[in-house]
Amino acid sequence: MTLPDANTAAWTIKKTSPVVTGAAASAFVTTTTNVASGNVTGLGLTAGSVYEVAVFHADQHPRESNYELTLTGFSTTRTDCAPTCGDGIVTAGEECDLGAANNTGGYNGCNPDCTYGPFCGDSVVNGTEQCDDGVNIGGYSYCAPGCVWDARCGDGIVQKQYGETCDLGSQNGVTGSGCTATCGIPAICGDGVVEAPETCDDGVNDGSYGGCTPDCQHAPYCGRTRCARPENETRRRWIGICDLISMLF
Ligand SMILES: [Ca+2]
Ligand SMILES: [Ca+2]
Ligand SMILES: [Ca+2]
Ligand SMILES: [Ca+2]
Repeated sequence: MTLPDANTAAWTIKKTSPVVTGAAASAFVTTTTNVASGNVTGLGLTAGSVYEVAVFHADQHPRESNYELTLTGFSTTRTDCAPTCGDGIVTAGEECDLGAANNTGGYNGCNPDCTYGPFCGDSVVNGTEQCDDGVNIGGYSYCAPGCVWDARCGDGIVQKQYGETCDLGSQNGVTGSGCTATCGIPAICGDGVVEAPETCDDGVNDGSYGGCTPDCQHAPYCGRTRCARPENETRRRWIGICDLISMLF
């Protein structure tokens, strides 16, 4: 630091302790008063440290106080702020950084290139996960937190609140298992109740005209409109009435 002629000013220099990078300067701890003009040395600055230095002067010129203060010796080398994978500090461009020795990947770990290793939420089933849809907030047939299945058809547990009437796990949908792939009791052809995929089930299912076939489909009937037979009508009489209705429509 070079100070102007002392005839025009009386100089006082104050200096802080070295400033830690990113922190505010501490209070001034060193005060040097009545510094002579010219090149100032002996401030006790350490190369590589950062200080805050304040220069005060008392104007001794009768009309004006123009002066020039010259600061020299600064480093002009640009600093490199690029991230360093392996330094244990997560910076821009890095997903993680556990240090070079620990960036070895693995479940819930950090890869050598500072990207995440497999984890619950990466939309890939890995590790001991049962599922991973990337969201994992649960719900019927969805993946729950911790990457485990929430209630679903196929877990071997009958959850009636979700409409299941059976659940035989891997046996769901297997012929003769007694449980469908959607966790429902299979339709019984011949029980007199029409259940999907049946289109007809009158409990007789003998394939007679206007009745139901043995595989619970409609037997042949006349007309474009199928009529539901009231209980008080005989089948033969009702078929005649139905045919008449069909022809009218
Ligand atoms: Ca880093
Ligand atoms: Ca996963
Ligand atoms: Ca279930
Ligand atoms: Ca049936």
